[in-house]
Parts: sequence; C-alpha cells; structure tokens
Amino acid sequence: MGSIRLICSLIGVLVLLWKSPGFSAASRINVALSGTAIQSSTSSGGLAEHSIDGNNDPQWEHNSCSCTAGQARAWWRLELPGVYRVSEIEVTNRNSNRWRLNNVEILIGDSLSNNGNDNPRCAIINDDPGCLTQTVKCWGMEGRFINLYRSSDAPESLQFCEVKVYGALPNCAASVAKTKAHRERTLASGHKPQGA
Ligand SMILES: [Ca+2]
Repeated sequence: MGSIRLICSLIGVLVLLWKSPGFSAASRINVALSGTAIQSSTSSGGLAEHSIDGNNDPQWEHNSCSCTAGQARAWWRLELPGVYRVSEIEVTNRNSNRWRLNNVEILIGDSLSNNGNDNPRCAIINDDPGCLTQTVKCWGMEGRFINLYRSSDAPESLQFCEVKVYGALPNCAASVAKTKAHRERTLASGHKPQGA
C-alpha cells in the first residue's frame, strides 16, 4: 500500500506541475512509451511498435513508421498499462504519401469489441499541410486502448510514424484530490492533520 500511495503522490505532483504556468510540453510524460502496439496487418516491415518508439522521424527508410497492408478498415491499437485520462494525443505523419493519414479516427476506451474500433471517438484527423506532427485534445477521455482507425471500405494502407499520449491515471488523480480536500477541511476545523 505504501508504494501505491507513493506512486499516486508522485503522479499527483506531476499533474499539479503540468497545470502550473510555465510547465512546458516537453517535460510532460508520454505514456505511450510504456504501452504495447498491434495493428490489423503489417506490410513492408512497418511494425506497429515503430509508432511508439519515441522517434518522430517521418522518413520511411529510417524504420520508425508503422504500416498496414492495403486493406479495408485498417486499424492500429495502443494498449496502455492502465486506464488513463487522456488530455492530448500527438500524431506524426510520414513525409511522403501524407494523404494516407486522412479520415483516420482516434478512438479511446476499454472495449475490445471490433478490435477496439467501437470505442468513443476523440477526433478525426487529416494530413495537416502545415506540419507533420499534429495535436488533438481529448479532454480527459478515459481508456486503456487507443485506436487509430480508418472506417472506409476502400482498401488502403494505414501509415504514420509516431503517436504520443499525454494523460494521467484517473484513480490516482482522484485520490490526490481527495487527500488534499481532507487536509483542507481538517485545517479549517482547527485540528492538526495527521502526518503534518
Ligand atoms: Ca517512430
């Protein structure tokens, strides 16, 4: 129990830091790095895990992009080590054949029904001509599984080079908030809080 409380406390501190002014995006934790990735099929050596290797390199030949076969309803799925409250997801496209990222849905949830492709949708993305890496806000949607999915029946390869996920374990965040509220009530009542 002690170690769980310590982990929750550390995550709570990170959440508070995250919300504090001046806390840069670069210092946030990309939780995708601790997950595992699979996809509907693999083509040309484009392994699913290439898109969670921490490398944004958009050049296909550098072996850091994932790629399915040309197929209808292609999907890629990230499994996180727990249920996370997801604030933002960054997706880095390839620097060629960029249109293949068009009409790709980002789904978040706990169900594996239809390979996770029935989970609630955070966004539909398209290639952004202005930048290879784009950020979508998911506003605290919760889930263990994050899918990138093209619902079209047209056979097409699903390709991209990196997916970064920013969020927190909701149970720990709730625990930290509950502890803080208890301490404030205790202080307001004039009693010295335990452990103070
Ligand atoms: Ca990569």
